Amino acid sequence: MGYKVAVVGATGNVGREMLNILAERHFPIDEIAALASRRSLGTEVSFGDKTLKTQDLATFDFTGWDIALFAIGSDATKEYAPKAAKAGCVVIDNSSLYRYDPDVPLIVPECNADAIVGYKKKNIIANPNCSTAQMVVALKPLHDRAKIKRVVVSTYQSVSGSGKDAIDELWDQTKGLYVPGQEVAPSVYPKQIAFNVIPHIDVFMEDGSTKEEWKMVAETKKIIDPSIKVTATCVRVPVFVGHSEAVNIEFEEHLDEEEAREILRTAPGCLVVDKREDGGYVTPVECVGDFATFISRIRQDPTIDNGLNIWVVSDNLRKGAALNAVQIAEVLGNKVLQKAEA
Ligand code: 11C
Repeated sequence: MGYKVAVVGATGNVGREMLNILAERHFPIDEIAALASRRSLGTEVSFGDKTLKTQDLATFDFTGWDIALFAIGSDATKEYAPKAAKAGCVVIDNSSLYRYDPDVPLIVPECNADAIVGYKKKNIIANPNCSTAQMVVALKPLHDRAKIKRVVVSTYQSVSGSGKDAIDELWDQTKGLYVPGQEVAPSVYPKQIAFNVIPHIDVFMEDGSTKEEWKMVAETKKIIDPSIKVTATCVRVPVFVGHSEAVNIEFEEHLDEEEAREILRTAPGCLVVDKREDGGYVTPVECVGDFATFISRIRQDPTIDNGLNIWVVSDNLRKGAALNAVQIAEVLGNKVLQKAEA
């Protein structure tokens, strides 16, 4: 016996990846529904070797469905997630709407799978922001060993984090720069993204940080430990898929780089590629389509007591979104619903 699973936002980048990953990981499914807004109705999407026709989210009845993976914007989530949850379907939500709600667990299975039981209050589980997800997978095992005091992170985030239009903008703008008269003006982004970097992701906050930076602070605290101080600078770079992060960590206790490397080598979800030679590290193009969070450039920071630097790269559409959501569904199936071996 398996589960009845709905993917909401099935025609988007993340929704399509959710369907791919459910099939790739053989999630035990009795029935699958691909839901979309009326605008995308009838669009076909792949699920393993099957093709699914999208159904109308607005009229879909979630009664009798076990799990809904939501990958739509916060406004639409606000309308439909409570409907699904009220109908008895557990919502795993990829938007930021419920992440900071104390009655909704924010889960990265490698870090805080046990917190999932908190879903019962609202029948909703939140999936973190992509830049947080990959960072906490690397931080948690190090925190367990030497207790992290403070993290300074700079991100290099791919355009797929902003959706399909942003991927098109990078592609068209790059081509346009070579053809006089076909230059493409910035539209998704406030400045040119082709051959450029933009130190601005999401809206500005009152203190001068951006919402993306604020999310990394708030979500790391909720997922790992509220005592960890985080300061972030989030930057968009002209990469299609794969977010990268330079992370500086200050611990309570000394942690030798060799021991850190060994801890990360065996930590769930982590894959260490760290040779001190040309190409002995991972770059975003190599992580596309992979499940792992890759860690390279592990080295002591000699400028502070108990400091370490690491480089963290992952597929933002997978660990940063769709994979993490499916992993949450697996934990939910195994620990709570127990209808099948998820
Ligand atoms: C980006 N991290 O790369 C964002 C995308 O809160 O789920 C995901 C936004 C979110 O632009």
